[in-house]
Amino acid sequence: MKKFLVVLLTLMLILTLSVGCSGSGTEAEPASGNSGEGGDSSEPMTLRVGHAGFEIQPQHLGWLKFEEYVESESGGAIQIEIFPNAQLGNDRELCELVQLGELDFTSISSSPLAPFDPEFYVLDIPFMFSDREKTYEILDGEAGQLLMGSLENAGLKGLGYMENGFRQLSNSVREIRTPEDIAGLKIRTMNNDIHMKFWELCGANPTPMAFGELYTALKQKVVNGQENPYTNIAQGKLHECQPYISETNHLYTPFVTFTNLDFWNSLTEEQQKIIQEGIDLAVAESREQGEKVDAEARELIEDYGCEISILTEDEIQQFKDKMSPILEDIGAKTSPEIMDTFMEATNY
Ligand code: TK8
Repeated sequence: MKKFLVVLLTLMLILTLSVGCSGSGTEAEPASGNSGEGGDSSEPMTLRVGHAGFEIQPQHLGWLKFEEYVESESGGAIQIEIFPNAQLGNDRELCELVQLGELDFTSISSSPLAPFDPEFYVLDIPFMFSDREKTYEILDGEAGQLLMGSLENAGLKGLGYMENGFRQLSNSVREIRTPEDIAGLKIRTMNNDIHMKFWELCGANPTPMAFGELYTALKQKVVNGQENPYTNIAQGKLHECQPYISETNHLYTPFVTFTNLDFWNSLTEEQQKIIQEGIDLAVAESREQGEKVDAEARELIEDYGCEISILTEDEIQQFKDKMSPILEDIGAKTSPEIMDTFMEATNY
């Protein structure tokens, strides 16, 4: 009996130790807010941010502002660590990590977020946005906030829309001015079936892929076209193998910034306030830098020798004429309330 007890106690000890080890030994520290350590106020809470963009991208500049503000405003009680360049994963993986509570914050393009929360497909209506200021107004206003609130259905708490930029089409084969010019091109899209369908309707052969794989895929000619804001094209050096750029401005896909809903609810009101204020500053910074960084990127691409084609209204209309099937699809994926609010706000 004694022997049995000794074995049992030893087993229990081993079990306790191994659970303890796996908790603290994972290379990705669990989200501190979720780890139940909030009670000890002397221990700073370290919160991690992961994104798949570059360090000179407007969203990263925004996150730096967030870090500075939150750390100083909390008197050092909240520490922020930022992991850019997809170090923790691509857009889809980052979203999954936040859903699981293993990462505290991320900002991903609205399009790869749509498969997690289909209401976000509303932002995938091509040519819905044209003017930056007006776009910010809509996103920060009723329409954008209604959309943001829907993230709770995916276990997420939306915090703000950082700048990514208006998207342009680039390719290595020929100048593109109309959908006919696109026929047969292999175009990389974000992980979003509406995007795939749109390019398919234009006669292309779309392939979804993470941004981190895009440069190599273009170099190895797995795909010969893609679409992204100038900033991402330049920072990703995509222009080096994409001599033709069409200034389509077909989409504005903001970097949606969010955290885990349970984690958010576990924070004190004071902590929530500091974080939301930090995010508001980050959004403002990313937008302030956005236009400038975008213009600089455009110049760099042009100086490199790429041909930038400005499309006429008639040419843009030819793209719009292809769109009715995807409008129907988006209508089926989103709620009438969100669709109508956006349609009204954008005068679409
Ligand atoms: C980076 C990506 C990227 C996006 C894309 O996180 O994948 O084309 O525009 O900026 O989200």
